Amino acid sequence: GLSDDEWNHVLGIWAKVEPDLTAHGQEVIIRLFQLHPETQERFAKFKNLTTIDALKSSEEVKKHGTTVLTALGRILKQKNNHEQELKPLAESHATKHKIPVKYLEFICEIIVKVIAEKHPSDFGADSQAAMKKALELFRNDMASKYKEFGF
Ligand code: 89R
Repeated sequence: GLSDDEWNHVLGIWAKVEPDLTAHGQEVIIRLFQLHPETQERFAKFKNLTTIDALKSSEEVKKHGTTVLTALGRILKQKNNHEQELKPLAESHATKHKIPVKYLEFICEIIVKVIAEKHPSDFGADSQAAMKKALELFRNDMASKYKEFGF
């Protein structure tokens, strides 16, 4: 798990992300699709967005980015006690959307990069290390729930 100090870093930087969750979420989703085009194919609703301009001007992408980061924020705020929040998410992503753990790794890496770019003076080495650790914990717990759901 994370120490109190590490959770303070995680929730401290998240408090800087939250006022502009939509811009962060949009950037994360667009970058995920650009770096890993196979991830975009998982979304029926984004199949028509074939150019970077179309992605950037899509209200649906903004909305989805906000949904994803809102869910992640809720999980982070539970610190380690995220079972209740994590279970339905793991269930839908394992059994309905069938999203491999590898893709979760992709998005977690991108989330750290986007925060680092948008908050260079608030996201120092200690905060980055703490956020990476929290996201690793999230991924590991998603992966073990996936197994429970037979995925
Ligand atoms: C795909 C990661 C993640 C990844 C999808 C992916 C969308 C929160 C991928 C629709 C797909 C496809 C859908 C359905 C979806 O369904 O539980 O409207 N995700 C829905 O047809 C993540 C992460 C989080 C997260 C949510 C929430 C919903 C949702 C909430 C809606 C409710 C539901 C990890 C950061 C594959 C591209 C917190 C990725 F590759 F990044 F791992 N989702 N999603 N997602 Fe997804």
